[in-house]
Amino acid sequence: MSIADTHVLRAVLWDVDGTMAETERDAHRVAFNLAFERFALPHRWSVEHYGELLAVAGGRERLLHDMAAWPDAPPGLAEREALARAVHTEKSRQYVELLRADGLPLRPGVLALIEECRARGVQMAITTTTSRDSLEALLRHPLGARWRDTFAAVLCGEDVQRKKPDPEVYREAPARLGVAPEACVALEDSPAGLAAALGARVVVVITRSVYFPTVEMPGAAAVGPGLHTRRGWSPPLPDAPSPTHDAAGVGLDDLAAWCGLRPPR
Ligand code: XBP
Ligand code: MG
Repeated sequence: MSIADTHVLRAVLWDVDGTMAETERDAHRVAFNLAFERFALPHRWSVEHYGELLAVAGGRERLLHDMAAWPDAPPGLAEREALARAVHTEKSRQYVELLRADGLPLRPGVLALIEECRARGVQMAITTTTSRDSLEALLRHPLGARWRDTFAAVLCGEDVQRKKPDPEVYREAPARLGVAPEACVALEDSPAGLAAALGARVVVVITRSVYFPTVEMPGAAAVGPGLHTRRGWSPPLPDAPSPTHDAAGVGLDDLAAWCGLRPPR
């Protein structure tokens, strides 16, 4: 890897839930509640309680964590883990069904940036905690059945030993792409995702999501409302639209500038 390579933006690493699409409140949470119903469990996760539970990455791990407060949870850890695994499998099935019926749109600005990466030869990877089946169900609608061709690497919850905030997924993605971590930018929405990327020496741009609208994101190169607008970012973007990108949105040149990298040619 030449030194010059590490000074040019070479790859965009995409978080999924909350970043590519607003999946948590109206899809993952709803799927968990449908699974609780299917298992005749008297629990339902409110929008607020689920937001608190998002401090735990990984749906199965989140469920196991909440079970510790359930008076009716199985007493033994092995039984509890077995129940969490069974309910999470049902949850994932429900989530796939929910998305198969209606699909969920990508957040505004996401597709335009994906297209710009494609047009300018910037590699992309997925770096998500969600499961492979859930990812497939989400992306096949907006990106088509061959959505995987868009990404040079796809890393899901099954592909790591330790989920975010552990940096494992953000160490693995640049390695899979053959790109220095310093030449990548991670697009994230959560404190766990921020910590994971920073832990792997990957620069992070935060697009605020429904569940993390105001939380501090120390160490992020930039924080803003979403890729669809050039307004409301810190550091601010020049009003003049990037010449190579949809006038209203955040483009590769903006990401490169925030990361202190040269834009791709
Ligand atoms: C967010 C997560 C995932 C989802 C639920 O993933 O922590 O666990 O909340 O999906 P991301 P699963 O890293 O994309 O923000 O139930 O499949 O884990
Ligand atoms: Mg996320």
